[in-house]
Amino acid sequence: MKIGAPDVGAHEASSTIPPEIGVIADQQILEDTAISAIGFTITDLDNDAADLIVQGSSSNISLVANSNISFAGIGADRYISITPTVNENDVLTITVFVTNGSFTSTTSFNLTVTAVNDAPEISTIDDHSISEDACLTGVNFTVSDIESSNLLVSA
Ligand SMILES: [Ca+2]
Ligand SMILES: [Ca+2]
Ligand SMILES: [Ca+2]
Repeated sequence: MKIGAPDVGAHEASSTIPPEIGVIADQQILEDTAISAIGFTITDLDNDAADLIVQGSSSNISLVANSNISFAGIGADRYISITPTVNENDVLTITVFVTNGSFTSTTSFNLTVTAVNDAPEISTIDDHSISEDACLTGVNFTVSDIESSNLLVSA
């Protein structure tokens, strides 16, 4: 029961106090992995928690687009999932907003996406045939590495 306040309907925009959102611990993941369903709680003294709306915002949208922050759960127990951009890494801040229609509260946490050294790539090389004792020259292929242009090629 609510004390000292009228029992207003959950859908009425009559909040007099902001909702509250629990702390979310800082997170650390490797490049090309995702955060799945980190739990947090939301409460509101004069609204049903099921009517609260949560949203997320990234401090670095090239590393984590806002559209790659998603929420699940109902009522007081909510979950956030985050998928960083492929091959991007850095530290950023994720801010989670909870609103009851009248007031908004926020909590923030740091997400560290640790760099992973990706394997270099080499293009396919076509089959070639030459006469005995002849020398094969000018066979083209390409090598690449997403982090480096200094690649050692050997055969
Ligand atoms: Ca990668
Ligand atoms: Ca990488
Ligand atoms: Ca590499």
